[in-house]
Amino acid sequence: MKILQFLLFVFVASFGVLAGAEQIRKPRITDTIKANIYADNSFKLYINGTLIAVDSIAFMPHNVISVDILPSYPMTIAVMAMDNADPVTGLEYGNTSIGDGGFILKLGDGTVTNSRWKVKKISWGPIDRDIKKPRTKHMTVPEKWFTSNFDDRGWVQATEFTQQHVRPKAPFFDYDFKGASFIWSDDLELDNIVLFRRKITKAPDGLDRPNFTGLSDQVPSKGKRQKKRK
Ligand SMILES: [Ca+2]
Ligand SMILES: [Ca+2]
Repeated sequence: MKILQFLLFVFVASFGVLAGAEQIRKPRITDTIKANIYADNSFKLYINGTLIAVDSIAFMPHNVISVDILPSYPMTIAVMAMDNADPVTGLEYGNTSIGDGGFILKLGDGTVTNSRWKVKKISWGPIDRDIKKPRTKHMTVPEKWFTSNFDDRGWVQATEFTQQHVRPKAPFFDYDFKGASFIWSDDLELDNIVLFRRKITKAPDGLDRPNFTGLSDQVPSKGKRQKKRK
C-alpha cells in the first residue's frame, strides 16, 4: 500500500513539475526589443493588430521614435505612413510645393524595412504634378488592414529608396538603422499616404524568445526573484 501511495505521490509531483514548466513567467524588460522608426513625415505602427506606436510629431522637425516592444511570432507589422500634404491640394508650405515621403524601421531582432514589404497607396496628388490647379485622389482605407489575417495579396512590393534620395535629418544618424532601407510606394513625391505590411514568421536574428501572448489570462510563475538594489 505504501508503494502505491509513493507512486501516486511521484505521479502527482511530476504532473505539477510538467504543468509548472508550461506556466508562463512574467516578462522582463530584457525580453523586449527596441523598435527604431523614422518617417518623413509621420506614421502609425501596428503589431499583430494592436496599435503600438504613433509618431509624436506630425510634421517637423524630423524625429525618430524608439520604443520597447515585446515580440511574439509570427509578427505582422502594419504601418500607415504620411507625407506632409494638404489633403485638398497634395501640396505643402501654403500650397506652394510638392513634398516627399520616406519610411524606415529596424527592430532589435533584425527585422528591417526593404522591398519585401507590401505597400498600398491611399492618397496622392497633385495629379500630373499640376501645381496651378492641384487635384488629389483618396482611396478608402481597407477595413482591418492592420490585422494579422488581412489579405494583402493584391498589394504590390514596396520600393526602396537610397539614403541620399530621402536625405534623413538629425537625429536619424543617432539610432541603429543598419541593414534597413527607406521604403515607400513607387512615387516618393506624389503618394502622400501609404500603407505597409510585413509578416515575420520568426526572428531574423535566429534567437528563440519566449512567447508571452495571453499573459493576462493566466497566473504567471513567480520565477527567480531579482535582488533588490540598495
Ligand atoms: Ca508629397
Ligand atoms: Ca515630407
